[in-house]
Amino acid sequence: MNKQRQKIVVVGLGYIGLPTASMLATKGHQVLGVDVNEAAVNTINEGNIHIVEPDLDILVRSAVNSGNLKASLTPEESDTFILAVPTPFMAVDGNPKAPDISYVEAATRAIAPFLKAGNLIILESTSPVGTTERIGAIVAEHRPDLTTSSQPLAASSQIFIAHCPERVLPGHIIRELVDNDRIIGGIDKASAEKARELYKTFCNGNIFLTDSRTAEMAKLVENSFRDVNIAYANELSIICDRLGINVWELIELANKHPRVNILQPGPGVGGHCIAVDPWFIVAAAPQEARLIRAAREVNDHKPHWVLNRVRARAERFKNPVIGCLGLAFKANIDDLRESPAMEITRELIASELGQVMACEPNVVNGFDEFPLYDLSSVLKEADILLVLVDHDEFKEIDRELLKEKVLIDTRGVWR
Ligand code: SAJ
Repeated sequence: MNKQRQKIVVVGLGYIGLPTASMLATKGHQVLGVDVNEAAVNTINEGNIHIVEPDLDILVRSAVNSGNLKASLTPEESDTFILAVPTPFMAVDGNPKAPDISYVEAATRAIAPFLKAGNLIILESTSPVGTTERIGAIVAEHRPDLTTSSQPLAASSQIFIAHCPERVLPGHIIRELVDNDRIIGGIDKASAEKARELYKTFCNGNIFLTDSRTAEMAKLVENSFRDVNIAYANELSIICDRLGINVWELIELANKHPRVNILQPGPGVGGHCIAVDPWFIVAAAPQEARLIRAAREVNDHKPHWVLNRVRARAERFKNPVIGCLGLAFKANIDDLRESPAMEITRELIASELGQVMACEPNVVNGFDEFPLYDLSSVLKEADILLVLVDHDEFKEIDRELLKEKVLIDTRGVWR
């Protein structure tokens, strides 16, 4: 039995909330997962999962079977509340990419009636600078009987608030949840320290404490760093195409230098994180964030460049069958959010350039936007094969089956 066993409410049972809730439950905490999606709540209570992530099914089943994880549509009283809800962007005053923290605000309002003195609220969602303080303001508005300051006089009515940005990589969430270092930023020192006690119960990585604004910015900066580096690779791929150089070989060779580590080009940058978070920095400092904005623009342009390549290669056919291999935003997952592969496939269908046969081995049901085909029929029928995602299934394709076909490999799987 865990000595610091707590009652924990986790709001948002998606790619971050569900693994975190399950991990805490398997460490002996009593966890209530809350989500607005009734189907997801029922699926989890049966010990199953509604998303694809390696080993998550085993973790959730063991958490539910232990009796420590339950899912519900509504929160209840607890020691700690963890918010893991989406933070997308929205159009505001001419800025199409302004941060939307309305889900964080709604989640805070939903837990407000259940808060008690001594409770801890942890924001895990990637958030624009100032969001953790905004949680404090909403609590103050809805619960004037509680205080968020750490003044000794307020001790009997105090609640604690911290930001602990999630840093796990989809596809490796379970391992990274345990092994990654964490940053915890409190609205005060006591909040950060209280959050550290909880994370210590399942996190083997180092835990670094700071203030909430620095923690918020650290998360944005990490994803922006990756975006800038992917933009460099994507720009190189376009330059190399013009110069007739194999970009994959070029990068492999350049990376032999001890201080060079170029990332891989692709059809663009997808997912809810890297394609979104840099815009939160741009929205906060539009004049200053020049390189960060340019990287976003380079990466957002890449799908259009790929489409132009397909158009050029399709010219010699009358009504080509175009096989789109992969729709997810990256390898071996089912996540279609902000996926450049989806954007390209949708455009190809709309363009009526030929007949599009899309294949996504990880999306099994619930997808009805356009028909999906199994890999063997796509390999049989397609005149043009367009690799959009480096799923393992595509790497293993017998090269004999690719002969006679026009190949456009945006991921270098058949380099
Ligand atoms: N990509 C490339 N080339 C590369 C690497 C990635 O084109 O060399 C593309 C991928 O195909 C994908 C996109 O970039 O479309 C993002 O994929 P990713 O694997 O780089 O990152 P995410 O979005 O799955 O997860 C990121 C991670 N952040 C960093 O690595 C700095 C993860 O640690 C974060 O927790 C996550 O964002 C998040 O939730 O913010």
